[in-house]
Amino acid sequence: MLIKRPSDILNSEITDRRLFENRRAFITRSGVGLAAGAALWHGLTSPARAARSSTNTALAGLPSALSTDEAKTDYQSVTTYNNFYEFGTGKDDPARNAGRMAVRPWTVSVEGLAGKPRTFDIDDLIKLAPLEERIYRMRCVEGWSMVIPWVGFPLAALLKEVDPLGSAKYVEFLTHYDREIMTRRPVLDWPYGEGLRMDEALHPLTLLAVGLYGETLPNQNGAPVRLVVPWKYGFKSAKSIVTIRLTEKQPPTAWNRAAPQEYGFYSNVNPEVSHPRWSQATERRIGELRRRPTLMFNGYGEQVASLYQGMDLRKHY
Ligand SMILES: Nc1nc2c(c(=O)[nH]1)N[C@H]1C(S)=C(S)[C@@H](COP(=O)(O)O)O[C@H]1N2
Ligand SMILES: [Mo]
Repeated sequence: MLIKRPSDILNSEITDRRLFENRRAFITRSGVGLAAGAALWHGLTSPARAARSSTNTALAGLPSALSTDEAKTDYQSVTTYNNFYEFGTGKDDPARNAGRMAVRPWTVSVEGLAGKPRTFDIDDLIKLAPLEERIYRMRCVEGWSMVIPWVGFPLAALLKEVDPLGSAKYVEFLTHYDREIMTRRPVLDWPYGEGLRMDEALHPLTLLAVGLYGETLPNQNGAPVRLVVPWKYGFKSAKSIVTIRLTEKQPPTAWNRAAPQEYGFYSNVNPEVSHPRWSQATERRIGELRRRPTLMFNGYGEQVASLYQGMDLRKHY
């Protein structure tokens, strides 16, 4: 599988992905079965790996000026160290279990306070705006971080299509829930719900991601479409979205409902506001041993701090 890419991308930017492709090419050439080959390389025998390779297809994005130039987290970690509680709470559960989810056919209903509410077929939604590659720092509230090359387009482009009414102050996201293939344990109140204030939703950094590393999203990363909000803790970035609703009131969110004293609505990355059970001052970048200091707004303060001017961020955590 070849990745189409503009010739102006630096070689260093695609190195780890190309290494991964070369391994696959080697495995194919040498006649080792893909699943067995992957297991040889990675030292594990996960059926999710074979499923991933046969379902993901190339999906290129134009390089974005909003990308970080920090080293990307390796593809293997991005796709096997996940939080997607519908498929289990272990970090490797989503990679093993999310292959059960059918991501076609798939529709996303954009409803609520909109002049032109509409249900989008995912294949139309993907073509709504030029796809970009956005390399973002991602910070999980648990204290680890990654750098992920997403493929997607600004959520604002989708919202523009439905003509939000003046009364629409918030955007609610609801994700796919199917008790036949997902956990029935009431870890959270399913379906997983998230929300953004309208100005956050319209911010150019806020992405609807449909791919990563130049391919369609692996199921465990939230196929076929997920939110990516890089200045907020990872749980705001809802996976496998089916409903986007424009509302007047602040919508309920899954983690806030589960533990309101621990997870607020805003959930901006903030090294100065500790989680009640641990500090948020430092983080471990996956693939590194040292801990590094966590940056205010995950390092995106220059772009987003103005959204919160005058707000007490200790109160609005
Ligand atoms: N539907 C759904 N979306 C979700 C989650 C989840 O459990 N279910 N976990 C969140 C959390 S806590 C994180 S850190 C990110 C992880 O995204 P990644 O696995 O693609 O890195 O997804 C977020 N989106
Ligand atoms: Mo997270």
